[in-house]
Amino acid sequence: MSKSTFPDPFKEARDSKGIGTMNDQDDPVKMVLGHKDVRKCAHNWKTFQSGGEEVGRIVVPSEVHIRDIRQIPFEVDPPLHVSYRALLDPWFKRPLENDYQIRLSKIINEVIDNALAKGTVEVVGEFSLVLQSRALTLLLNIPYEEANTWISWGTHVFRSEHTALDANKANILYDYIDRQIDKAIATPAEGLYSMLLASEIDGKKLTKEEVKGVMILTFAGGRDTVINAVTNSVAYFADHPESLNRLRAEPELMNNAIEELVRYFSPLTQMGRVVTEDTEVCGHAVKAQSRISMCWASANRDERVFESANEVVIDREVNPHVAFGFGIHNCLGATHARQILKVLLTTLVQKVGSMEILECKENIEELDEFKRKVGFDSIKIKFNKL
Ligand code: EMZ
Repeated sequence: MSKSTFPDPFKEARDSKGIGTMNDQDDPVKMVLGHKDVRKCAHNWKTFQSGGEEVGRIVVPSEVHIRDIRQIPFEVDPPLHVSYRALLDPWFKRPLENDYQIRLSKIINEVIDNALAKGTVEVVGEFSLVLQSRALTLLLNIPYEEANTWISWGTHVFRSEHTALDANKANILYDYIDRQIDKAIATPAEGLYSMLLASEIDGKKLTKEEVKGVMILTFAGGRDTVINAVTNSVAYFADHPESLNRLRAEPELMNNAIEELVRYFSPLTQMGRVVTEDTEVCGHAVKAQSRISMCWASANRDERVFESANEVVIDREVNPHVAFGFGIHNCLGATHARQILKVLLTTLVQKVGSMEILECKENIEELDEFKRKVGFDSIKIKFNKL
């Protein structure tokens, strides 16, 4: 198996029962595995709720013990959810603007030039984390130097090397955001904090707590997910020089390639919901107040929907993947993430002749009956100039 292969651990359970189970901190989760069932559950936000009372419970592993601030709009349901999205969507669509893309391209070129100059880099820490952090300054519209602080936090804001959920680490982020909100109140600027503080929802100014909820999501939701997407894509092209050459020859395949890599890697394995009434999912009874999750990673390998589901088909044409979720809660950061991958691939194609994986340590998620490779803890890659 090549180093950039990401196996599908869900196949057998998906084919035989359509469902998996996970005992997450004594709050079990029924994982929905098939593409059709996943979409059905995501669509039904009334029965499968995001905005329940217990903040952090829809995340798997559950974050109820490490935070009491509601992430917005992720942990809110309609009708309020609609108002939050209407406020946030235009801001999070800015990556489509030309000026944004020019600045993003400058950031990514710098990271790639640095890798080429050094020759060999540890991609997670020296490449993807740096790239993700610097790109986030664009999304927030704040000074570039701020990225240095975030880089010093490491790849995950809630996890540390030995603890899946690290409350002390989470507090670093919460305190940081509090300070930034206070700064933006004292001196309004052009950034996301100030935009939010000046905004109203249904005729009322956003509270500090609401602004904090949006900011925590912006930091947490797009961190290890983007880092894994970037790292895994680089690893894939290192292992598959023929694909890098194909994109060089046929740049019109860029968007197909991006969607396909996102499908294949599915950086976010699953997302939970709280069940509001006794019901059933794919023939299995589920009780009110219990949890289900929609396993995007499994749905994205469903052979009933994707031919050659376990291969990266760089020119795949029809690709209804759910890597960015599905339905009203679809990923707010998807435009930014897609733009990062687009500029990354474009720049690799322009500057990098080939890459070589020297050594790596896989990052395996433990999901009780399933073990899923989601990325790398570290991966050393040699970059060769075109
Ligand atoms: C939450 C989640 C959002 C959660 C779209 O995903 O991402 C996870 O990485 C965070 O831990 O808090 O933001």
